[in-house]
Amino acid sequence: MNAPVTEAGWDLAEAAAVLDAAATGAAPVAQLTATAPLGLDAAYDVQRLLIERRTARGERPSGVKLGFTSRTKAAQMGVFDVIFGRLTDAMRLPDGARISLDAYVHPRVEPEVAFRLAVDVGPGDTVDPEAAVDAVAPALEIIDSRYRDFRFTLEDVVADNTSAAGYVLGPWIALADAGDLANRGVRLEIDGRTADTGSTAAILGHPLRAVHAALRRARELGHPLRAGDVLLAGAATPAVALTPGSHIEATVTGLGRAAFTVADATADGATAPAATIRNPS
Ligand code: OOG
Ligand code: MG
Repeated sequence: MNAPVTEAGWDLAEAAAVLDAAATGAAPVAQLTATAPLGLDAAYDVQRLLIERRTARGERPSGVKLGFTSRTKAAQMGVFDVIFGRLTDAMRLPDGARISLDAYVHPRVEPEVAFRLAVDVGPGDTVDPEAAVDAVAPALEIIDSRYRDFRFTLEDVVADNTSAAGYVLGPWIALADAGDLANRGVRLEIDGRTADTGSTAAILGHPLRAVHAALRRARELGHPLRAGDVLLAGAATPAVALTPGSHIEATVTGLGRAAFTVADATADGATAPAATIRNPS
């Protein structure tokens, strides 16, 4: 496909290549918007081209995520618009995984609520958001901005696929059995100590609103969704930097937990699956 060039002179495919190299090489780059204005539509084009590079390497789309759906997260990063990103199977880490930080630039973790799509939703399809998901799970998201110092504008973070880097899902619970999700406690534990607490009410007022927002954005962007796709609703608490040797656990009241362990910096070979799954070449 021809590389689209914007009015500000952006070669969008080139911008995607720069961000992709930053992710695969775990080496940060300057914010795109430090050079020239990008624009939100162009930023979503870069995001799409970035994911096309991943799928060309064999990764498969596995769902979508929202960011800045809570005031706390928006305030932490200084970006106050809800953002949409794309997940691939290479970002998925098994519950209880032991991961290496080698594959990341400056990774952070945040507790999340995940929903599972029940039906295929093509870009032209209109579906009832409540009927479109059939299960919910506690989750952890690893975010890793490819920009230096983890700083960005709205357009930068959208182009960088909303800092998406990894996710862990706890057990799925049928939505019908999960009860009212409006105000559930969300807790992030690091090495058995509470690092952050929040409520699902902080996610757009109700976490199911994230399903509405994700479906709407996917439609606007012409992004097809499939039954089984994961939808991360966005964190209700600020993200916390990952450090070697730590054990990370997210708990959502009534839903259970999701967890992973970060390998020791010195423990050579005790790493992966993150490093190996994440960047298949
Ligand atoms: C952007 C991703 C935000 C969330 O849950 O709000 C996000 C970032 O903070 O780097 O995933
Ligand atoms: Mg998140």
